[in-house]
Amino acid sequence: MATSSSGLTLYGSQGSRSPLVNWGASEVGVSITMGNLQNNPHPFGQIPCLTDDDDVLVFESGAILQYVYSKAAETNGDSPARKATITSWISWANASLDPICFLETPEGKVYDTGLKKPNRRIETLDQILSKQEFLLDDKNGGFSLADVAVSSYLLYVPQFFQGVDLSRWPNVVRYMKQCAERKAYGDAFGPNVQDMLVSSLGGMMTSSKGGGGGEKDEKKKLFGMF
Ligand SMILES: N[C@@H](CCC(=O)N[C@@H](CS)C(=O)NCC(=O)O)C(=O)O
Repeated sequence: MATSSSGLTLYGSQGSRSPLVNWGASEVGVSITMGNLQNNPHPFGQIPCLTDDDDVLVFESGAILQYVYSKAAETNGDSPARKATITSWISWANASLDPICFLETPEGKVYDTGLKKPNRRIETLDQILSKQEFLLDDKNGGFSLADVAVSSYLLYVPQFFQGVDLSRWPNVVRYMKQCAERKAYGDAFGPNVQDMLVSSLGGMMTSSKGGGGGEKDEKKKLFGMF
């Protein structure tokens, strides 16, 4: 895919939502430079935050991903229908999936994940993924930034809540593993995170009870900003 020329600067760090932007940008061939966090211009002081040259400031990971997508879409000729589907999934990840994956206090402190219990939205996602490999089917181009947005959030759950059993959604687990195995995912999130995820999700796929792989990785606790 063509690389767009831009002056995109990302303010972020590992263990936060910002690597999902690096992952997405890498998948669509948009280059990003990391900025000095001391100069982070996010109005609430959070990460991620993105600037483009001197005149564009974008915050909220989903808005940033959509902005990155717009830079790529300038060169990749995506149809209006494909753009609409991808941006819908990016919004869904932020507006609907994030609050399922991360249960927060009113002050924004994450205290648990909603994926420990049955969930009808994730059940529907599982049904969608039982029929196709990725959120856009092969006819519509397969893997896309829709998958970056959705799988990033899902993949944060076994990173931050080790031992959580996701095997009640086998197609979601298969999908998460496939996304985590992508080279650009490892480049953005780091090989340790990638290896831990691939191993624990593989365990969930093969364990007769389901979810055993996550428990094995309990000791490898990762820390982040959530
Ligand atoms: N909905 C926001 C959430 C941003 C957010 O909570 N970022 C965390 C790191 S992942 C953060 O900056 N936490 C520190 C704080 O809120 O002060 C997004 O998707 O960008």
